[in-house]
Amino acid sequence: MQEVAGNGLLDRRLFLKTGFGIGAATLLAPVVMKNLEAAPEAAPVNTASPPWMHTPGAGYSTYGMPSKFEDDVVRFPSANSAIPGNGVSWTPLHLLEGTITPNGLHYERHHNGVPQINPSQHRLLIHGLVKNPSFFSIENLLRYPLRSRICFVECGGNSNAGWNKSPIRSEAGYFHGLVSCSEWTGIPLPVLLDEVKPTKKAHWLIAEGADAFAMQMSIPLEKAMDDAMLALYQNGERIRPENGYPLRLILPGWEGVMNVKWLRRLKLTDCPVMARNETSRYTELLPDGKARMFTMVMQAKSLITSPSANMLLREAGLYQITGLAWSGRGKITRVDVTADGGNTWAEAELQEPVLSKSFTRFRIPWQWNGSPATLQSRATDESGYVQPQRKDLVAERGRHGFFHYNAIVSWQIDEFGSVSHVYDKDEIAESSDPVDIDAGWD
Ligand SMILES: Nc1nc2c(c(=O)[nH]1)N[C@H]1C(S)=C(S)[C@@H](COP(=O)(O)O)O[C@H]1N2
Ligand SMILES: [Mo]
Repeated sequence: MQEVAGNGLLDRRLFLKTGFGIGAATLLAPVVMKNLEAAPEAAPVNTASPPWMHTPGAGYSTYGMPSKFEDDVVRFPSANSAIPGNGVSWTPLHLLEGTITPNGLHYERHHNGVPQINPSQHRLLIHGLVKNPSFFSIENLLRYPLRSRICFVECGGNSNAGWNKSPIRSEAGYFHGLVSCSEWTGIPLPVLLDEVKPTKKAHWLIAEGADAFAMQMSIPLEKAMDDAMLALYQNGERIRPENGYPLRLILPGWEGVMNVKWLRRLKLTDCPVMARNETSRYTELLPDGKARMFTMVMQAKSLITSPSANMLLREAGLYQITGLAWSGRGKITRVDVTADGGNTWAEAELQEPVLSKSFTRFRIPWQWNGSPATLQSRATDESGYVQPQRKDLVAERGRHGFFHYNAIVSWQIDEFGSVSHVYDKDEIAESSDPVDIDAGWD
């Protein structure tokens, strides 16, 4: 097996071949350290039938749940905030596979809790600079021809612990998991805008949620007419209350905060409303003294989910490095992986389907020789944008960053096989003006 880059990275096509002895016998998998005690001993070969073959199994259920042996695959909720219902819960990206996030594990971000909305009492009002202001009931909306699309939703504050002066110790998902990917089904927003007929002066939509926060965000009309959607379904079932039941705005590739949940109102205006989340938050001072605002698009990002922080490689040998890449500008065109901290890189395999503004799964085989290694992944998207090194991101954005952290992530494997999150030495030097992110989820 020929190395294609330093420190044991192998050709991505290795896993696509058959008959080369790449099977369970040769391939190793890291274990989550927390589960080490529960990790199975090499089970003795048992020719007798297992106990669950001796009596009939459980009966039917109205709504299926995961196996009880998977009860560690859960979201990680933030500590209680002084503001009721303000906080987040992270998706366990490091414990999931494929590209679709199960509904019960979609990350959550609420400013004031989850409203329990009775759909028969919910209305969407579209008004303002329009010729035909209209109310729509959920029943009405469900009669429109529906469309589905897969896309990620990512909080602009995702991964913000990356701005900290020292690396956070959390598992990959509990650091980067304010992003999830679902198939959303609903009505393309241009269909309804066509009915209400915006006037020539209309350039923005103010979207308002029916939660106790009465969240408001300004959406450029251009985006609304491009690929915005009023979603009613999430992965085939009605949207979960946490994610906006019964109606949410989906703006593919744009920061989570603009994807207003529990949507009750769209007001067409000539200018943005300058709400809290586009002024006091989501406005960031740059090193040159200017501030950036309306940073809507989520830039390309990637992350190795296995092996990742707080996992253990129990022995040297052949491993499958895998992770996720996504970009708010379109498709991921390439993911490169390094096993020697960035000295040499090899191109990973992108698993089909590679969809625009969606999670893309990448994989590459790696022969770990048992000595220390640093793994990183670097995404490139179809606009040509390349995911930045942490030191370059810090240099560009300064030390007042809170949002849009998308730097390359480093996982270091020590000689015992334990994996931890690290910064490069020159990154630490760049961070000498320490800023630590405290609780604040925007
Ligand atoms: N009405 C309303 N919409 C909202 C929010 C909210 O608190 N209220 N939070 C926003 C933020 S900051 C994010 S990141 C996403 C989170 O969506 P999710 O909880 O479905 O993951 O919803 C956005 N839409
Ligand atoms: Mo967010």
